[in-house]
Amino acid sequence: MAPTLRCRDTRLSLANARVMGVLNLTPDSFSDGGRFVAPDRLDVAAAVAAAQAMIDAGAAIIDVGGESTRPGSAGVTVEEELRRVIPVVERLTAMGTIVSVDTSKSVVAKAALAVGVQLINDVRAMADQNLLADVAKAGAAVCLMHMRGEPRTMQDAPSYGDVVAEVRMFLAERIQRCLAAGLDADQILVDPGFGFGKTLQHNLELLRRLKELVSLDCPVLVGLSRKGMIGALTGRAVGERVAGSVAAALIAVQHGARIVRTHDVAATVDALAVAAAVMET
Ligand code: HH2
Repeated sequence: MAPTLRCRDTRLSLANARVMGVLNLTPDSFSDGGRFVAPDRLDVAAAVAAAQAMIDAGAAIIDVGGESTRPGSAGVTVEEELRRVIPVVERLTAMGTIVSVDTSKSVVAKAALAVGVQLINDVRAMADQNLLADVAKAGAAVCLMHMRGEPRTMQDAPSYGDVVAEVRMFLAERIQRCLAAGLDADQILVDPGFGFGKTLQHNLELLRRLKELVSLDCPVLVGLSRKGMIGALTGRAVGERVAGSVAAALIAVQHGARIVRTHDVAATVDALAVAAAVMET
């Protein structure tokens, strides 16, 4: 059966790989911080327009984030994250968009679920049982991402025996936790967490052996867009990593990823359309 993501009353076919567009409502995200948010400003209309542009370009899901998790970041308060995220997701869900909120805070997730958000994208993979209980109660979906450590220090010499085996074991355990809480497998996405407590070699190994995560039987999401690994491989600054990011996304899809999280929706959608046509024949 073709893979599907079920989130509340929506079913998104993943027969062909889909694109998740990134909407960061932060002053400090590594590649797009400060577009819509400053300490005394939140430009809701501009954020909604940016989301609409990504939908028009073919994004199936909009992932809204109110906290940067870039290496070295310190985090934000619940109040500040709510101030940034809720007014925008409220507008987006009212438009009929599939909205994901990138948060690890149960208070933020609860408020987002109350205004109709369908997916909680948690870089801490439901470490918080209250968060998981709220998601299950709402019938929403989750993205479980692997991270070693915390953003502030995660890039200080991360080390693994076998990175793929360790990430796989972690995700398998968190899938079980979600199933025990009442979610079904088609409500759970898994993500190796490129750049989250990983060296370039770890990231490459995860990409090369992505099929080992596909065998967990939950759709795999990847976030490679503009990341440091693309910069390291191409020598390019953050704003010039589209081609490298699209190349990495294509490889991930060829290795079984079903959702690609990206800042550059149009370029990624085009690349995936070509890949889908070739892979079908
Ligand atoms: N990467 C980032 C944030 N959230 N979520 C998932 N599931 N997978 C990822 O790879 C992922 C993620 C980091 O990227 P970005 O949101 O652009 O930056 P920042 O954390 O600085 O806001």
